[in-house]
Amino acid sequence: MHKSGFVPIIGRPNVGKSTLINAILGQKLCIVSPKAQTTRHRILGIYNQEDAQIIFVDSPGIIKPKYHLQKLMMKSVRNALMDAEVVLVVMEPIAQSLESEVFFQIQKIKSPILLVINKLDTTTVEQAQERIQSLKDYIPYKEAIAISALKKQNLSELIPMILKYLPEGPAYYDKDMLSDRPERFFIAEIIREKIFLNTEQEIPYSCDVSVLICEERDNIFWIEAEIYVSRKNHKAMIIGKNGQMIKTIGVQARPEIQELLGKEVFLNLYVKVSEDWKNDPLKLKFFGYNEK
Ligand SMILES: Nc1nc2c(ncn2[C@@H]2O[C@H](COP(=O)(O)OP(=O)(O)OP(=O)(O)O)[C@@H](O)[C@H]2O)c(=O)[nH]1
Ligand SMILES: [Mg+2]
Repeated sequence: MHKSGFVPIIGRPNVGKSTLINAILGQKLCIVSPKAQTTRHRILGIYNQEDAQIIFVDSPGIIKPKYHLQKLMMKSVRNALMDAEVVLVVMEPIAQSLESEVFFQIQKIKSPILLVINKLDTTTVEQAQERIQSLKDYIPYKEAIAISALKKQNLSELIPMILKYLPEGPAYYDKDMLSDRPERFFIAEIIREKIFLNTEQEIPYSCDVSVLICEERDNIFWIEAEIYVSRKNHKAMIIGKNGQMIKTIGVQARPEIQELLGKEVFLNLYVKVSEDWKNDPLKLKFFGYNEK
């Protein structure tokens, strides 16, 4: 018997959803940062074994949206939940503010919910157990598990737990596929991650990245990407004093892009100002955020 299905991973920003997908896949697929709202798109992470295919769906952290980009981000969470066979709701070991948004969003879920308490490495097993009990009133979960995505604790128990609730079905994707997204998408994401890791306050949220050119020339991948910022003064900050910031972003992104493509990479970054792109439906479409 072969089992398969879509398993969205949802929760507040920063709980470790993307870290969990990477840990399960044993490969860095989704970008991760200590800042909230790192993930902006729905990304499939395909886990394959001989008798099963679990299609994990990484999604943006659940928030109350303020601008159009965030509205589309929340739409992508709802879309992810629509075709779910099993849903993983990831929570921190200690109660956080604004968790009610998560409780609200999961009300409509009809598929089985598994509660995952992440960051077990920061707490005791007893506290995690207490947390599992206290969430009973808010999350109608079938089963719960405490894990550490970062330290890869208890991950081997998570897969069999999911498989218990996954229906019989064929593989939806080739078994050697890891994701549904093209290389260009991941190149832009790697660059965006470096922006998140190196800039502060509103700067990461002012930026998005678009890959203009990605082609092989004389055995080298030639990549040109544009970093869009929503304010003129942010451009200067992304470039940095004597170009130091943009250089750091490039230096950190290049080896990861090389690993992704398996080839030497020449990376050229440009910075462009696009006023208020986060509220402009056309520009959001350009960056790959769908209205659907
Ligand atoms: N200590 C500890 N930190 C973790 C663990 N899992 C993730 N983190 C850290 O938590 C931060 C957020 O991780 P992400 O994977 O980006 O979280 P996310 O839920 O995808 O966040 P958004 O995309 O913003 O919704 C990063 O600094 C991770 O290193 C864990 O098990 N233990
Ligand atoms: Mg994420």
